[in-house]
Amino acid sequence: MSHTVEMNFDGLIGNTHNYAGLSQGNLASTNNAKLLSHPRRAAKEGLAKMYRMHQLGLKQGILIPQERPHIPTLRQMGFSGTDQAVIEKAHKSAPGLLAMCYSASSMWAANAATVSPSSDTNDGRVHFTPANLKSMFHRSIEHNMTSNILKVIFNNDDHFCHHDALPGGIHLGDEGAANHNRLCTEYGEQGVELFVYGRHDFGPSNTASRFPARQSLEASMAIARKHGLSSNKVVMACQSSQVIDAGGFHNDVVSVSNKNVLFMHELAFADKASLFEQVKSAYGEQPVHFIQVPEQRVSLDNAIKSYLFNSQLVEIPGREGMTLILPMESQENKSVYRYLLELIEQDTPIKHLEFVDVRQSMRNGGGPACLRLRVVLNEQELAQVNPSFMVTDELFSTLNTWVDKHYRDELCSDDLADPDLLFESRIALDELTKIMKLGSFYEFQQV
Ligand code: SUG
Repeated sequence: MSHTVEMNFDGLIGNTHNYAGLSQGNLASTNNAKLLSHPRRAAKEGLAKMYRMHQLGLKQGILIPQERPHIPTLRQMGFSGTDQAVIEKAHKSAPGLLAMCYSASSMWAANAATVSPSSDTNDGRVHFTPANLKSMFHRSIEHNMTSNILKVIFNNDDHFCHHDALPGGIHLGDEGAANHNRLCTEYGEQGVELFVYGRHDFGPSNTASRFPARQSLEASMAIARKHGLSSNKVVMACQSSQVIDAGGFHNDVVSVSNKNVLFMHELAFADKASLFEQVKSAYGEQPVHFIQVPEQRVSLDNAIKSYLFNSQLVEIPGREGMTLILPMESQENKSVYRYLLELIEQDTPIKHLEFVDVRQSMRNGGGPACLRLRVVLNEQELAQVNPSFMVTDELFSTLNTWVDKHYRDELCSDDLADPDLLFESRIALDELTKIMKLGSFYEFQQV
């Protein structure tokens, strides 16, 4: 069997990174609304995380930012005239809408798509479904471009299959890999795909929650069918409404998996016993490690504030045991850090901790795991990945210089009315397409 790896593709943070308070139920986004943002620092933090993974010997890829502000969406909403006039008019009469069209939210690559490795699918190809992200308007305008980016990176029909985002009006909300875990013995062997949903669209009515449940069961089921997964290797589990109400808007805020380990808060799922039962029976002979953090040790509140579970659980070449890549905030939170130090001494596969600084993203509710999309690839598939999107020493340094040249140090909500920001974004993205050897890629380059 050829060697198979799990690659992470991180979203490169765009130059319009700002705090607009757009995501109800995401406490960081709401609490930090209108805070001054630091786009240059944000992008450099993201790049430094990618580079750290690369230095540790992991294969690391990159997803490029989307065109923001998204003038085509504003035009669809009835704003007309020159691009500057569109911005001015939107700022006057619909500043909330303008902020949505300015969001750099595509940085959170865990919401880009759901990906099933070739060893899980019935046609032996890697399947991608971009997430429709329809619960939040600013995110619902991402999927067309996400799909174009994925098609450019994974451009080979023999190995990769790209689906359209799911349709569905108010139904079939899909948030991608943020609600999707995979358990396996080796990456290249058939795994159990664990889809986590927050609501039924067409079934029994949901219990009323304080915040919206973003992922629908029916959406997850549609993706499992489209990806050609074996039904005996798929588990659907419901998020606990307690978690959603505490600000756990995606499952990756309260759990993370790698190989045969599911690291989770004890309150993460609505019916834990049934989940464990189903995973064990789908998984087969070998043991699965369910590592549960008790509420008494780390409260849900602390888990969500520190983003302890929004970590990446990885195997670093040459290191025995798994490593958690965590946000600094989980080192700064006393009870979380105390728990982590004990965890690595216990008899579980998790043995190392690494802390990364992604504070600018964290203030919008996006930790290390939100920033990355996992893609399991065997050697043949890896050889087909567009090399421009693989992080190397050279790409890291080129992109750092590009960020220094084009990104503002600070951005506040009034700056979104500044037409210069639109032109700065376009100049930056135009140069980026050259760095990535993409030709005319963005919509503004094609008019
Ligand atoms: O969808 N925040 C994102 C954070 C996504 C985190 N992703 C994962 N958990 N995988 C969201 O809520 C806030 C934007 C603002 O308020 O400006 C935002 O979109």
